[in-house]
Formats: sequence, structure tokens, C-alpha cells
Amino acid sequence: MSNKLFLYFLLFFYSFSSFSQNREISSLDQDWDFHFGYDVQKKIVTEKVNIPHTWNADEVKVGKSDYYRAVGEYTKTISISDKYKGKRLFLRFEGVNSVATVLINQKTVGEHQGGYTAFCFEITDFLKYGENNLITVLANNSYNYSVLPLSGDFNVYGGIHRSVSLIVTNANCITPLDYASPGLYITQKNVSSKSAELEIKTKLSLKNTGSYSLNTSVIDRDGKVIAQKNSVISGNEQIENFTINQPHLWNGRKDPYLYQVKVVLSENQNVLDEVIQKTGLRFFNVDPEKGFFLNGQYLDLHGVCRHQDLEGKGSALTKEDHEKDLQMLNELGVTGMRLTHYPHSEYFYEGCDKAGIVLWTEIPLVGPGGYKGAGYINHPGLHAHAKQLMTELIRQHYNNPSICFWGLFNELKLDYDDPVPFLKELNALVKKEDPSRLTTCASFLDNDHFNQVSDIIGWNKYFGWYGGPPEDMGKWADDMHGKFPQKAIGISEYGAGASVKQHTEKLEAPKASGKFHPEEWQTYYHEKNWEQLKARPFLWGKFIWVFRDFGSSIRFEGDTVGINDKGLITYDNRIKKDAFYYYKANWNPEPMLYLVERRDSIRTNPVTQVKVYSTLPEAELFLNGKSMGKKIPNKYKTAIWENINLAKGKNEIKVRSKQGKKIMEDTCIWELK
Ligand code: GCB
Repeated sequence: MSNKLFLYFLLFFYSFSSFSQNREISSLDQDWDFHFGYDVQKKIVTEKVNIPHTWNADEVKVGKSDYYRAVGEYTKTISISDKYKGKRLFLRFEGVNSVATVLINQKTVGEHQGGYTAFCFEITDFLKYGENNLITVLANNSYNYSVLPLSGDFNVYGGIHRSVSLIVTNANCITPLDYASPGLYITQKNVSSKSAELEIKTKLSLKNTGSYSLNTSVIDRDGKVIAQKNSVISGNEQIENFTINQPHLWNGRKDPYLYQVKVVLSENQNVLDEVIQKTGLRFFNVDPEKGFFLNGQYLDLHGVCRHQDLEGKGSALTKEDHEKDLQMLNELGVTGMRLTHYPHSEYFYEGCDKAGIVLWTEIPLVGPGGYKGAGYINHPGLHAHAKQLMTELIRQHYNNPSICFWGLFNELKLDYDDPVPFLKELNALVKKEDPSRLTTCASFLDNDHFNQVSDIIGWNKYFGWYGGPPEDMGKWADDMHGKFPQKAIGISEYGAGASVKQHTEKLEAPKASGKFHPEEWQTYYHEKNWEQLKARPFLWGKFIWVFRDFGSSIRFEGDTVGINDKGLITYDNRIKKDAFYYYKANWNPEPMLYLVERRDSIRTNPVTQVKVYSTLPEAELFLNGKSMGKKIPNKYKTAIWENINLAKGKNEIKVRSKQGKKIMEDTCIWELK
């Protein structure tokens, strides 16, 4: 095609697609008015806020053991032009914590329970065309026995903490109303490197009868349509089957290749609606003896649990915040993650699809764990609510290839209502919604009570923090594996608290609930735990508690009240703790050189050791400019120089490694008192 012809083609294509009047999606994140619900003065002074927003962000910034759980009222006026007459309009909320009541022009549209999943309401009949319309959202995060989570070591930040959008469609459309899913479900079956079967289901919302057709296509990364089908629609659901030969597999971090599936709804050649979803083709399995396999190859599934929480923002993270987390996760070298203890933002799942990070994702069915109260799993309405959240989680994230595991619960106890009968029902629901993935759960009870509930299981184990030495992890795992050889077991959490402001030259297990959480103990804890976990490939996954420190109003320990400090990174994102670099050295092969215990800068012992984490073949240590010799890092990427004699006053500790012409160095100053 000549350039000119191509230009005409493009012009025609674009005018056609705008003429087709597909759905319009606009963000409503800017300019809301906020005030607390209890304040009913007529001329109330409101605060201007943008979404994502939580009223708890500053309150729990640091140092506060309590936060405000109440009703917040958000209002916003939007003008709805006459051109939308005959169209359908929907409001989609990605997350309002915890219960949301939505009104248009002061008339109630609906209520949604649960703060971490999306919901979508049709508002067409509530609107006045050609005029301004008032949207009101009442967000309620007060404690409620009917809404999950009932319990948990984390804060339930109140507000519209995730994005809001207005969706405009034609009268007949791909439905946005199926549990706020994209309306398009891509099921992969019999995937191998030779071929993959795809079943693509589209759900429609048709207001009128007519002759509708659907075009379903699979598009590769270069934009080439590799398979497509046209079909005449008969009913509200259309299923198309495809076989893709020689598929390019989504292969975790090594090669997170994504395809797109595009579905176009038309009536007599006129495009009415279009939805595009990304997908990655992969197969996986878990073997109780050998661990996790992705596309037939063993993959050591190691990573972190993450709370969606950042100092000064609470759970109201922006895309930039998620991106920064993804960068740090990439630097750390995680192959998998557990998203605790609730569904995270949609943007983050997409990021994990792109980065090739395998995910465990769960609903906020969080038990009391080591705390009091809130094991009331048979509270009226709670079963239906948990099932609603699970259905939302699955349908909203059905197409994310990174998700391999649906998590049923965290740390339920047996001394309240017996949760097992309900958990079996919940598991059956997941299997019906999505037979292609595995179910899992996180138990903290050393028995087999939950072994019959989910396909595979994880245990939260804290040897070396809440009791026992860190060296006991391996023994415990061998014991459980020996007792339940048919059950695939993983470590759903392990971790220890650490303050970057607290240090010790004498390694001793601190009191978990105490105020002194020296960083050096966390580092030692992780070294010892990882040595044992690494040696046991039967553990299908190993997830550190936790990626970053997070707000937890029930904690009065470490250097700050209201914080869980087991993060590998500080709550403000500023400091990566020593343990972060230990895992980076072990998980990310990039060249790195890092001086450990660098922040323990005031010393009393003249004779000390110097420890370095490095992926380089060897490193040389210098004390005050004088070489202390070279060392080769061991298989845990650690090199230690013993019996280093510090001089009185300031000492410069420098480590250096040469790789060809490139030199890497790291330096710190230790002062001997
Ligand atoms: C757990 C919980 C998690 C807590 C963690 C801790 O087992 O699942 O929510 O934050 O322990 O730090 O104690």
C-alpha cells in the first residue's frame, strides 16, 4: 500500500471508529467535596479532595494507635449532555472502604458491601439530561460484624480509596454489570508449547431485540490478529472457542508475554461496543513432593506478602505508588507474591501480569490469629457476603494470567464457630467459578484441620520471632511434610520486626511485643530462615511477611506506635532494610555489593566482623584504607571478614569488587566509642 493510500485508510478507520460510538470511559477522580457524615449543618464547609482518598491517611501516618472509623460523605456534580439520550450510563467504583451507598440527585441507586472489590451501578434512569447531576457517595468504614474483614492486624482506611469512572454505552452492550467484571472471560485449557485452547465467553446486556453479531479476535504483542471469529448472537452470552498453535507462553519473569483478546459487538455493521482484555497463556501445577511448576519447569516461588499501604497515604495509592512498588519488587527478584489480606488495586494486578510475578490473591476473610475476637464466621449474612466478595474477586480478575491461586482465608481459629463447613462451600464456589486455578489458604494451626478445605495450603510460621529459634523452620516443615505427604504445603508468611533506628552488636532474640526491634535480628532471622526454605523445594511457595512496614492500630511495639515493622522496607519507602539486600543478593543475579549492619554506626566492641552481600565472584575489604583481604561470597551470597580491629573514633569501612574494568564499591562509617 502506498503511503497516501495508507493515510486514507487510517483516516477512514479513525472516522469509522469514532462514528461507531463505542463505549466512553471517563475518570471521575478529580474534584470531590468531602465532609464527615455526622456533620449535617446546611452550609457545611467541605474539603476538596481527589480520588484515591482516605480520611485516615494522616491520622495513622505514624505514631497514632487509633483511627477514625465513621461515615464520610463525598459529593460531585457532573453535567450530562443531551447527546447521551438513548445511551446507558454506569458508575464504576474500584473500591470504597467498606460499605458504599451511592445516590444520584439524592435518590438512592444502591449499596455495596466490601471495600476492596469493584462494583458498578447503572444510573441511566436517575439522570437529568442537559443538566448538572449530583453524585453522593456515603463511605462507611465503621466496625461491622457483617462486612469483612472482621479482624486483622491492619487498618481499614475509610473512603473512596480507588478510582471512579463513568461508563457510557449504547443501549445494547457488553455488560459492565456482571459483578463489575469486564464482561469478557478468557478460559485457557490444555495449554502447552504446541497449542492452547481458548474459550472466550462474552456476556451481553441487550435492551432491544435485533440482529447482533460479535467479532472475537486474539491479537499478539505486535498487534497481529492471529485468530478471529464472527458470530451471530442468540442470547445474552456468547462463547467462542479457539486453538492457538505454537503459543508464545507467559513464562513468569523470564518472559511475561501477553496477548490481547478483543470483542466487538455490532448491529448491521455498526459497532456498538468493544472490550479489550490482556491475557497470558500458561499452565502450572503444584506437586506435594517437588513444588511449583510453571509451563512444565520447576519455579522456585519466592517473594513477599504485600499490604496496599504507604505512610501518609494509607491504602489510597496512586498508579505511581504501585509502579514504584513494582520496581522495588523487580529489584528484589520476587518470582511470586501473596496479596494480603484483600484484593489489591486493578493496576497492580496488571503490573504483575507485565512483570511476570505469580500471584496468590485472597478475600478479607481474616481470622483473629493471635488476637482476641472476631471469629464469628457464622454471623448472619456473612457467608453470603464472603461468597459475594469471592465472586467479585474471581470475575474481576479472571483474565489476569499472573493469578494462579485463589486464597480462601487467613488464620481462622477453631475456638469460635467451626469454619470448616462454610470453607468447603466457599471452595466449591471457587471451583465452579474457576476450575482452572488452585485454591489455597493461610493457616497458623499446627494440625490438619484445614487440609481438606483447599487444593494446597500455606502456613504462617514465625520461628525466631513469636517463639522458638529461627533454625526450627526446616524441622517443622519436614515434620509437616512427613505427616501429610499428599498435601502440597507452602510458607504463606514468615518474618520479623525491625527498626532502622535500633541496633545491637549482640545478637539476641528480642521480645516481639517489646519496644526494641534491632535491625540486626531481622537480618539474622531471614538468613537462617532462607537457608532452610531454599533447601526444601517441596515447599511450593515462600512468602515473606512483609514487603513494607504498614499501619496497624493495634501495635505498640518497635520504635513507633501503630506500625507493623516486619517490612523489608520502611513505611515511608525511604529505606530498604539489610534483609532486603540479603534477598536481593539471593534472588536477583544482577551485580550488587552491599555492606550489612551499616546503620549500626556507633560501636563499643573494638573487634568485630564485617559482612557483605554480593552477587560478584569476590570482594575486597578495606578498613581505613588498608586492605583486609579478599573473600568469595558463599552460596547465600554472603562474605564475612572476622576479627576486624576498629580504631578509636571514626572508621571507614569500604568494600570493593572489580569486574573487568567495572568497579563496584560500598562504604560506611562506624564510630568506636
Ligand atoms: C500473621 C497475620 C498477619 C500479621 C502477622 C504479624 O500471621 O496473618 O496479618 O500482620 O502475622 O505480623 O504478626
